[in-house]
Amino acid sequence: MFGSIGNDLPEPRAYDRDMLATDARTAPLAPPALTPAARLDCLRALEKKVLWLSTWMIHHANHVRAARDGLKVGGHQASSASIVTLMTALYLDVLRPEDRVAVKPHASPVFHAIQYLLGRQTRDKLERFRGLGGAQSYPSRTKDTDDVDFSTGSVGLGVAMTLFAALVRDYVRLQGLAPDAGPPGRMVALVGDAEFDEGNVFEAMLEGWKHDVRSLWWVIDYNRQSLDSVVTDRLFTRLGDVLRTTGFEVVTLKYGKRLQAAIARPGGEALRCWIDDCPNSLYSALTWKGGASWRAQLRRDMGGVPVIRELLDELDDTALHALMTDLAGHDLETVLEAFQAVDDDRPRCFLAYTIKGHGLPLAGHKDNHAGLISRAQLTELQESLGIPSGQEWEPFAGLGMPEEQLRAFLAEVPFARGPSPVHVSPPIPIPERLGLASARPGDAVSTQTGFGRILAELAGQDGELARRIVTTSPDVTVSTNLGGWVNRRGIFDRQSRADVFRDLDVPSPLLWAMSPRGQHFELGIAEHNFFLLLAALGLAAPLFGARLFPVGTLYDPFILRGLDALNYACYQGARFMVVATPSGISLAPEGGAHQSIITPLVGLGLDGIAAFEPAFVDELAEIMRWGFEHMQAEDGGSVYLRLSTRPIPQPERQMSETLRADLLAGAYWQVPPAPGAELAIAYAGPVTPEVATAHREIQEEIPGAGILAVTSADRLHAGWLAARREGRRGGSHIERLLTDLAPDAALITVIDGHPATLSWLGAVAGHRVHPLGVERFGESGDIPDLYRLHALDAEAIIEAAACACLERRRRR
Ligand SMILES: Cc1ncc(C[n+]2csc(CCOP(=O)(O)OP(=O)(O)O)c2C)c(N)n1
Ligand SMILES: [Mg+2]
Repeated sequence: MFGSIGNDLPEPRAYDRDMLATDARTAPLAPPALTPAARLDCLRALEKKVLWLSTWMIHHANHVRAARDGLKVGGHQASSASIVTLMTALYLDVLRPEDRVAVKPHASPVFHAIQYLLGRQTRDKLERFRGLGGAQSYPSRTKDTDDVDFSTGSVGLGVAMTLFAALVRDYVRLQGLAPDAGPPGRMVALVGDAEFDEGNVFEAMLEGWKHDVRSLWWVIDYNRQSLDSVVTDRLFTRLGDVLRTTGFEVVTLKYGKRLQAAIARPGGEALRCWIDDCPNSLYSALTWKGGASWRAQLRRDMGGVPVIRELLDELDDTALHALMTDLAGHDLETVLEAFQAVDDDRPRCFLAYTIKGHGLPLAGHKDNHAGLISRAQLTELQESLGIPSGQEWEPFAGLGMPEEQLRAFLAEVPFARGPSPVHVSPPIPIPERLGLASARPGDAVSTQTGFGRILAELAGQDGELARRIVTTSPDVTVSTNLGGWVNRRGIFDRQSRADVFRDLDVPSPLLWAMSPRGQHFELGIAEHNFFLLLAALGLAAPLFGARLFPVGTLYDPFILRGLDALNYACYQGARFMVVATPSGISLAPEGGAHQSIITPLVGLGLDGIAAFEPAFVDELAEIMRWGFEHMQAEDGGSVYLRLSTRPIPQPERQMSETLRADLLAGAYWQVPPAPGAELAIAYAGPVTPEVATAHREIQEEIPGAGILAVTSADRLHAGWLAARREGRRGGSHIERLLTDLAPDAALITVIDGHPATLSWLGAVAGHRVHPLGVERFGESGDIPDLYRLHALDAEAIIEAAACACLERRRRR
């Protein structure tokens, strides 16, 4: 029967916003025309529809749409069913246009179903759920089209993201950067209970408490199940304590109205005690088995209690099951009362008891996370909901209410009214040159120092760029050279706080004063928090209408500590500049465990971020200038600068247009090769003195050898692949550069990082590569010792060059 539905479906039709009164989204919020009772009826009907649509969407993707690759499509019917009531209440009643929401990843179908009912999602995309171009498996800011505020998928990150977004919301308002003074909007996370297993959530809670976060709601779908099984009993009594300790008001929603009424009967406390003491596993198992099992268990445990006897006599199995599973998270009235009772901006955590799979035959089963209901079960559900065959996608079919009333209700939903939540921020002009006085020719200056000087220079300037730069660092502000900027621009805090050391005349070159005008967020040492704050700052334009230029500094090795959050930030399309320093083994005695080896490969591989490793400060200044443009370009992205603490003598040169364009494309000939040269040394970053020394030494033996300075292996590689994809063979920057060499020339690649970062250069024009770099980790020493140990010194480069030339001559 069901197999034929796919063929019989009517033409895909968008149920879109045109089906609502077109002026509804921009009209000022007017008091609802429906009575409270009529509104509740509508909400109840739509709650059923949301359950149906989300279940059907997954079923359709798995059983109706033809699979082409033999793989299951998947989707989470149980996780979705668990949160239907909470999301119906929020989206269709409580939320306002200015609120921003992170939806737990596995509730994506519920989100899209609600957007569909609000006319913000098309039927076509629902039919292609989890397919290319369809509604995404997990809500995605960048891939979905129905106003996802925060992407989710890697559990825990969306939760914390709302906290940092709340800080950024208040930052832009306190700084006067928000375009209007409308209501601030709540940042809301709809959270799976197992997300609290992720440490990053707790790190965020502490940081939020320190920064006095406000208007933040975390709504926990407390179904006491994760992926594999039922979670440990009483875990959440501990969690409640932690939440309260970090400033949250915890609102527990445990019993629905029916259970509340049963408990309120004389002697009904016994029922409450039984439920409270019931182990999660037993409660779940009984939920799955249903009325007869509840009856047997209650009779066994409490058959002698008068009120229980009465209940068992009064209720048939179906009613008994409905009563025993009447948890507050599935009771619209209780949920609405709790949300509507909030009248202040303290952070709130709503701990809503729910049942995973509620309303579906999967309910309560410990293995239900990836479970799908069968075709027969779906037919049964469809019949019980009164949805005629062929009308599966119809928004109002089977609701038993006049369509006009539901339309009138939806047209009044506050969340879907008012201006579009996506703001447009005009681009900010970037000066032609940055860092004019940051390094003189001949001076030995590290790229880290150069960065500090460039920012300090900007700090002294008026203008929109400097006003909109906001810096942050996980407790390494001073050691990454942000001190000059912070001295001038101050640290952000809701309250003005004096620098006590300064007031008591304790000598220090650093000012540590805080105020709402400060432009630096000082964070504790938690790299997840750092990247999530950068993500939130980097989305300030679309979320709050205030373009910011976030610049965050950390030690390069600790990128790996926060890598999932960095990846998440990029995936969301956030725009920021990460300055990672010190890096590589060139930090030398500062520590073996702080060496970063594979971060250049991270820069090469991460989508949405352009990675650079300049050697000289004039290159850095150009890259930063370009970076600020790139951070606000429509097709732009974020920027990662891998910088070093090694002082490098600065070259005497003019920044010509060609040099600028070349270094931004990823590489330039620092020493051009003679036509047909048999060797070039391609290098990145602070190994430049060794490269220069080796080059001088081999001049006589290998005349005409070139030095290729690679400023961005990432952009060079991307440009090469793009040209091939677009059928422009030979048209990429690196291909053009390498035509200067003989076809059988050798390339010595040198980087203070994993050699694979540059060894691909040999594939561009078929040159043989001798890759030098770092493959082993963790021993401290000074630069001469470490560069010798890892074969990065001039001697190693000369050896590689000799070897390459011998090989070439032998072949000829
Ligand atoms: C970081 C991360 N690790 C693992 C997973 C795989 N995973 C998906 S859902 C899930 C359990 C989710 O349980 P919960 O948050 O309670 O959600 P619900 O019960 O509502 O489905 C896990 C482990 C993931 N998505 N992200
Ligand atoms: Mg759960």
